[in-house]
Amino acid sequence: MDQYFKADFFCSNRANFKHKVKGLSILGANKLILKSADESYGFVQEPNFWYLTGLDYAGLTLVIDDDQEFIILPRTNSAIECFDGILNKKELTFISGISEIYDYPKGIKVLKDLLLKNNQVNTLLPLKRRGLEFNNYPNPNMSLLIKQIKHFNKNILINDLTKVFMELRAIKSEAELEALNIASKITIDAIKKIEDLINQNKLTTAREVANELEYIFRKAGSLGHGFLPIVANTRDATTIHFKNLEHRLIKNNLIVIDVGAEFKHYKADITRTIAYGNIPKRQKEVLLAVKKIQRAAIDLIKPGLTFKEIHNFVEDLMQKELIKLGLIGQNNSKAISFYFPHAFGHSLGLETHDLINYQAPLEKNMVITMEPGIYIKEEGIAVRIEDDILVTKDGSKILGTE
Ligand SMILES: [Mn+2]
Repeated sequence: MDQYFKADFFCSNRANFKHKVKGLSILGANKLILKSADESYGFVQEPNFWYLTGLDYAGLTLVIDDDQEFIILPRTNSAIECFDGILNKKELTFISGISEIYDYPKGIKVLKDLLLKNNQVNTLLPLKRRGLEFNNYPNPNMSLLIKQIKHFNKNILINDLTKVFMELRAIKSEAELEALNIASKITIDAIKKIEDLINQNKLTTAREVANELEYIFRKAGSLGHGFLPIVANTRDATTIHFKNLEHRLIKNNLIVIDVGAEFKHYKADITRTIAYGNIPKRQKEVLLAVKKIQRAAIDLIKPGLTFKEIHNFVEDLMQKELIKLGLIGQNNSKAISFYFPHAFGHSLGLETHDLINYQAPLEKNMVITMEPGIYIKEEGIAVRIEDDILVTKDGSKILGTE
């Protein structure tokens, strides 16, 4: 079995979890979501569930109590077993290091007894970030689990574990850092190859670029794109998350390529703005300005700084460059966000926008992105440059570059 993260990684994650959380905790694996009448979308595990178990199966439940831990298998029947097979308990134990794996009926009985004995339980509340207002529905696993908990004990108090996972997952272990470094390296190398192919006119649409990147990622051992790729140029690229790939690339312009290979569940997030053909002087100036800001901002990163402090620093640099480019006047700090309307970066890991407390100062072994950008809608020019940065003991290191 190809297992990059071994059971000791998940055992150690659970030990760290138990160090922070006392009492009964229950976590649900994601559910499968239907794509059509009898087919599901490709399965993606709930990241916190994976972090504690390493298991990539739908419908499992993890129960952790002060003196026991076990997995409950999903409900099954002869038709499911006939078409989809039976989960191998030995394999689940080998991957996760959890020895007790209960079939659904027994597991639910044990869980019910535990819920009746406890007056509070820890679990994850459904995701709120980028929810319905962005037309996104969270996976139903969390709300269904809470419904089940309340069904067994309607008076039980439910504590949210989000903050706990924020603390645990923000600091990366050696194995996680290695995976992130490989993911970043695969991505950086692939974009370099793509730049040549584009300029040899071998790739002429955004879709072809995204497909070729996926092919190169996969040949390098990656699962593919860790998030929907962004390949956009001219005015399209001024939309920060321009996801439409059905367009021809327009020569003698910059192209923004914002992609990330996923390697063993860990996601890179790299943006390069490349020249397709001969770009006008103005585009070169904007490209150089962003490069300069990004380099200076990376040099600043070190433990102890907060995201806010770094953001202020990036805005100061941005202001100077926007003035030089003739886009804003002196003392016009409000207009900075017109040309640079997003954060300088975010935490990176199991998720592209990983869990972290954005108020807390940076610590050693956090991984964040640095991605300043300038978007000039009226001129149809967009530049963003992004690297994945490891916070070291006294500074930072760009991942994937050696
Ligand atoms: Mn990013």
